[in-house]
Amino acid sequence: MSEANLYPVPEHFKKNAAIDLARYKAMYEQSVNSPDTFWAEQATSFLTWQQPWTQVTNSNLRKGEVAWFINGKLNVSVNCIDRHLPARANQTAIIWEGDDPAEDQFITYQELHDQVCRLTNALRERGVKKGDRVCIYMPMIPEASYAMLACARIGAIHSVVFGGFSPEALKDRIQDADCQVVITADEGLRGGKRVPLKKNTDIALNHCPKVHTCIVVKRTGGDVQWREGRDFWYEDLVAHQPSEAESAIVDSEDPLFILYTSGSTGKPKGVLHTTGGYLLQAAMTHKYVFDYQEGDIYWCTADVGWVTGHSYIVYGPLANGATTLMFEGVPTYPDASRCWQVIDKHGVNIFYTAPTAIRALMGAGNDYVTKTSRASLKVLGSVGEPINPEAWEWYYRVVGDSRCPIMDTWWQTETGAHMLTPLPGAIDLKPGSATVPFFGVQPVLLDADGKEVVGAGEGNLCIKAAWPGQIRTVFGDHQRCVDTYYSTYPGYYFTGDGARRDADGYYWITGRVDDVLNVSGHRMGTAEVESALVLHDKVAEAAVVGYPHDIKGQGIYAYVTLMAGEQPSDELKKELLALVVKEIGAIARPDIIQWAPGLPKTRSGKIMRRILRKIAANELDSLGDTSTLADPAVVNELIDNRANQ
Ligand code: 6R9
Repeated sequence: MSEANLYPVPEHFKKNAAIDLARYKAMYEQSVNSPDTFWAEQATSFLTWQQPWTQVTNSNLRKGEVAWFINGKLNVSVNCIDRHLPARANQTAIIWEGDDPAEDQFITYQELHDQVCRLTNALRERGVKKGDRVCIYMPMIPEASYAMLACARIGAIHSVVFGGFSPEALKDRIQDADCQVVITADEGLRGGKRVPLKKNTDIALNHCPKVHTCIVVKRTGGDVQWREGRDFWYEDLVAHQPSEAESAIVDSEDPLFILYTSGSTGKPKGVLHTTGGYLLQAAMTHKYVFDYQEGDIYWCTADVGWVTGHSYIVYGPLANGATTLMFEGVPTYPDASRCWQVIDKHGVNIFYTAPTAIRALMGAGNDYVTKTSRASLKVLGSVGEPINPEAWEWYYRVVGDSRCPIMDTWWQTETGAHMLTPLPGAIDLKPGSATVPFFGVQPVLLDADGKEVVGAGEGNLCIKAAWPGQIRTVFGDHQRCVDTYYSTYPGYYFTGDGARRDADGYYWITGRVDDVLNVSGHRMGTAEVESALVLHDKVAEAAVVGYPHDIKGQGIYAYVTLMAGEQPSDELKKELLALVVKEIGAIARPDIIQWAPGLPKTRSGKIMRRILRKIAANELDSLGDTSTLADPAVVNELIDNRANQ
């Protein structure tokens, strides 16, 4: 271990954190050697059950079957709200910080209860029952969490769709989950710009005849179109509702939500999470990983449209009775000081963000940071992609004043909660490493033959035993779940990431080993972008790869082959970019389009992405063997073209 790059646990954390190294080791050991005892204890201490489980787990990774706390009954909204009321009715549950720094709101647990109950009643009045799917397409406003919790109260399954997705992408998700109710807003507000959510919803709903109810929160008061009988103002529906609503009795294995995420092939998959195991792991990790203590103000900058927003803005913190900050805006508006000003304004103790934001703010210069105090901070977090050591050091020294340990948390939509992560009082840090497994998590590295790598080494990151927050199925397509996660290495969950384990047993994620990009921490399937590009009638073929990008981590590089007789032009480039934005959303817009007269293919017709990645990254010295290509000359053509970019 190189001492220069080791950041030992600060003394005061060693003494005061809930978990020190000895306790981490003891708990980890118990969690893997006696999982039933361990998880039963945790489930009792973190959650309130209406009926106890009869079996802790019944899981079989070979078959892709996972179940936890069998026959246990609980309600997520009761766990996140009602049970806190005796002690915390007047404590702030949600601090809402608007896009405009002059706007904020403090919602107590009592108010949260009343709001969620009103909406629960309104949804029930519109026919929503246990098991129904409700689509939530919202900006970052408190109503987004009311909507999630109201679904949970009913036992309905929410499917939150990120507000940056296009009408087309929204339509696909509404149809796939067979949602009959959509909750949205007139417009969102981000960085001073309006996002036409209702307009997008209208376009999507033109193709979703089964949606009978569209509930619209008035956020900006902007103009919207209205379809009588289908569209309802949120305010009108909830105004007359009582502030009490019965909570459904939900089985531990009843679904809580569907969240779409990108894979290496085809359309995004509806990852399905259930109730007991998911909530337990979200709550536990929120407490232990951030050393959350009573009274802490906690801020996760994610959007509720991503899993990080689900587990670490809404469910984890609220299950723990915490005060969670919800931010409507962007880190650079009105300027690059915004995050640090919000930290000072609300006395934030725990701050959790993504490397892409850290790199962008680092690029803006230290003055934006150092002119603020940030004295309230005690723990920092990072999530979404590997954090480069330079950004880590800056985050540590400049943002955290060399005082706050950084929790680099590796996990996925499918894992539900943190899997590899330090704990502030227990684990020494190495910049760029997500360090060690959380309780109950058994990571392994598998080599090309599917053998477990022993000791230090590199391989495909897999998990060899089920954990409570694990994906249960892909909505409507269990076979796809089995094929994606359990068939590559029978008996293991395959993460899609590569990783290295060093001599101290620390894990270093090396990135995706499949055709999934990670652009600004957002997952994107190359196949999705390619499908959008080939919709253009002048395009014959497209191949999309990632390339290193200073701020985004990865940028999107698209090679496009035109139909015979078509000519490349800037105009056509613009059309193609617009097409991708229309089909998926602005987050999928390629950074570079290169015209490719031909693509490097094997004789069997497979595109050699390895070569395209090298050209995109400008790593021309290490192209590797090109002799097996059907037409090796194509490569030189692409390289020459690249130089002309
Ligand atoms: C939570 C979330 C999952 C993919 C994952 C990996 C990458 C996430 C990371 C990280 C290195 C970290 N990833 N956290 N890579 N270090 N701390 O981001 O979920 O959107 O499903 O993305 O993100 O590649 O496989 P999701």
